[in-house]
Amino acid sequence: AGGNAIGEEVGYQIIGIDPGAGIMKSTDKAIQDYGLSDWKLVEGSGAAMTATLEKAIRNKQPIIVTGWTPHWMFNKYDLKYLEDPKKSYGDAEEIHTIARKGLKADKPVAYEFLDRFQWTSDEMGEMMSAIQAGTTPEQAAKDWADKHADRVQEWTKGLQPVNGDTLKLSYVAWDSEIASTNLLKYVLEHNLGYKVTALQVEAGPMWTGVASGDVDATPAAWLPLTHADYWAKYKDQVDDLGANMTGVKTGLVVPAYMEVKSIEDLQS
Ligand code: PBE
Repeated sequence: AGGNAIGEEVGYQIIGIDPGAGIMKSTDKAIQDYGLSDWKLVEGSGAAMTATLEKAIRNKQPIIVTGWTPHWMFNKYDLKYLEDPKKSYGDAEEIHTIARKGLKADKPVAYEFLDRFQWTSDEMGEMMSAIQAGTTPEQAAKDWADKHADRVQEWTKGLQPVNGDTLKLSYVAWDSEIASTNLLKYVLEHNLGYKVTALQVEAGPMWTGVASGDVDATPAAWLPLTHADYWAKYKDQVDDLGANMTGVKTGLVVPAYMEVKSIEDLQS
């Protein structure tokens, strides 16, 4: 192989996140689809990825990361997605809320709220940026709910609060899901009277927890592509409440100062 100029610059490394994340599978697929056998996808975490990105940008160095929208990194840095003509990262992606079977009958108030819950990428972005700037997720949820009382009202209208029933949510420590889960916890506790545990887990256990019924719900199912494997395995064991956000995206992301435009440009 003749080598690849961008590959040489970044040591043929793509900075990934936790191995259970769907974006890691999509990136393995992209490596195959585009014939990038010289390249290595580096495992880590969402936090390690953004730290590595921050450092590269501070030093004006080239870097390629696995990225997604909504994410605060697009507000903080000038970034771009690499074009993906082969659609390894899919198309119209959505975030769904999934619940355990039986939740509707057992906890109808929580179920109805979770079913109604839907927000926009800009709305989530506001909360994510506050957390990134140092506000705790709990406080950011309260601030967001106070400021957007009309939205909370739409989601909770006519629902009769319960008296301290428990509810268990699971999520992965992806910045987008830290935001959504903390907002749900806040509204379920503050407006609807539940006592909520938000369990931070890996992506696999997040799905199996809901499928087995150990967990009541999660707002972190990226479909149809990102979590396609999990969906194929567990779709008959969960209750899909539909999208809580549409128009989301995943892909390979670079600083805007890099000249590379497309994943195709990474080929040797
Ligand atoms: N993400 C954010 C996740 C879903 C949410 C895109 C990093 C993933 O499974 O890849």
